[in-house]
Amino acid sequence: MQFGEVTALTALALFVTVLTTFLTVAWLPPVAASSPDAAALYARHCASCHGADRLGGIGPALLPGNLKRLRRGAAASVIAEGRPATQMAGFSHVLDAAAVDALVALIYTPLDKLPHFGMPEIERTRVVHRPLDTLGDAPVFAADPLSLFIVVEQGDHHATVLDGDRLEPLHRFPTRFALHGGPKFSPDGRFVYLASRDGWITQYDLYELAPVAEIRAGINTRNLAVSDDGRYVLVGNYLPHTLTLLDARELVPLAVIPVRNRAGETSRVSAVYTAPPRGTFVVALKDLPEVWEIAYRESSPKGFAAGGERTGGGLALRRIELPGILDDFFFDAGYAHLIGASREGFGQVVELDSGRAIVDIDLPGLPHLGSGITWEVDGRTVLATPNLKEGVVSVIDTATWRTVKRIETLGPGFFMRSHENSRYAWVDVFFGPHRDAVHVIDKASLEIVETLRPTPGKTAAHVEFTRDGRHALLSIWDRDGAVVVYDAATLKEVRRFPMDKPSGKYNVYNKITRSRGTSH
Ligand code: DHE
Repeated sequence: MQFGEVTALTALALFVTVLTTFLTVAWLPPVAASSPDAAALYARHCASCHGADRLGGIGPALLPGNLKRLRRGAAASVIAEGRPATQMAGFSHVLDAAAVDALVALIYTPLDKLPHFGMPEIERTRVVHRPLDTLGDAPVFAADPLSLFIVVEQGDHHATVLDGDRLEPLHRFPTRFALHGGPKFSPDGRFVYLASRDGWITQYDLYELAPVAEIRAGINTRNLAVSDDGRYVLVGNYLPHTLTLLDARELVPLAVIPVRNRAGETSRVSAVYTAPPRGTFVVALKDLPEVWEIAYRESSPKGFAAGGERTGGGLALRRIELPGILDDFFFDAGYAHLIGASREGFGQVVELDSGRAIVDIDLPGLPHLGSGITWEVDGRTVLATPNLKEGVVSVIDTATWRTVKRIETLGPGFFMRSHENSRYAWVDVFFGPHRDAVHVIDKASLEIVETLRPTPGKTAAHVEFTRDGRHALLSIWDRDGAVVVYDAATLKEVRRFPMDKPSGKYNVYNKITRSRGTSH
């Protein structure tokens, strides 16, 4: 079946479900204002789309972890008024304020016990839209496929494919609800893999501009990583406490890997990353003082014990046991070291070969290391990272691990970017009264040389450079938003495209060549 037919059938099924829900609610007696029974209300109005168990269905999962980005007040107005441009209808004509509040309280209540979501449940969700052997060899458009960008639009859950040479959108497609984390690419850049907070993984073909396959790999997912040989996708989950290993070709599930220490205590996964020179996945654990390394090549790198532990799927597993829990990672250019942020408010450098924490570094607040970048200054390589709690960018010498400079900014920032061909690094001011500002830092002097306000009053965030580094693309993070293109040398606006709450944007070439100015 073609994707178009699937979409048509899905649309028909959704229409029938919404119509049935509407007819059902239209016939129901209005709910009494006194002591609403939340479970009964949920079963009557929500279960058909969001699942009787709240784990999601055609609508997203309604669990506290999955709803973290939605404030309770906003959840109440979605229940009452619906969500524009989605299948979520408003229920204010049948639910009074007390009933809405009861439902809000219910969906923000954790489940009594962790649901089981193993191989059979995951396998059942898999959809193949276009088998790989039916795909053509060449792109269906004239643009250079390595110059493309994927722009995630959070507003109506779409993504735009943008030609980075001509600087114009090529195609727009619907995504799963609430994508998060960086999309990751196959080594040749042809396929992009997208993860949603609800655990849906999509393999999308950038040549035919169509999805290949989808699977739900978790209930509350953090992100995914793709092995640099293009064989595996590893998905890290908060719920359940697992990693899901997929074959990167059409997302066939290979193994569900329980995340637990030797004593049997389980942990959420903060994030998964690929360390190409080592041929490993590196896994950050949220609740245990361990970092995991999982080898996907035949010969494991240093640090793996011969005949050691294996995960489901037969990959070698190494546990790096640490003094404390590390959130959020960064790797140095050669993947010899991992830099993590400790809960105690400092950074820690872990040497991957020996598995030892070798030095603590000065990284107070909540550094957003996942967004860190490196560059050369005066013959040394520095790492720069924004901070989610303080208005500061820390610049650290990666030879001595000493702080070279703390650059004061107008507020805490989320994302930082540069490019090998640019003299500047860009950092946003994501939080606070100056969230419409973006700082441009001179990489040699480490001074802010310009502060741009592309749309006063609206959050400006997340920059990504074109393949040649000549242009920087920035998001106006708003339902009535835009992607703004700057000349990366003159810092003048070149053009802007209206978009629906654009968040991250990802250039194929910069990602597959692991440009030092962007996240990996
Ligand atoms: Fe993210 C990436 C964690 C909140 C947008 N975010 C990441 C990554 C991690 C992470 C570990 C790296 C994954 C990768 O490279 O694949 N994010 C977290 C959190 O722990 C946090 C603070 C709380 C949470 O609810 O998860 C969080 N993140 C947010 C947001 O509120 C943002 C701004 C909006 C949203 O989508 O929810 C947000 N995070 C992003 C984006 C990326 C990301 C756009 C990809 C950045 C990139 O360029 O690679």
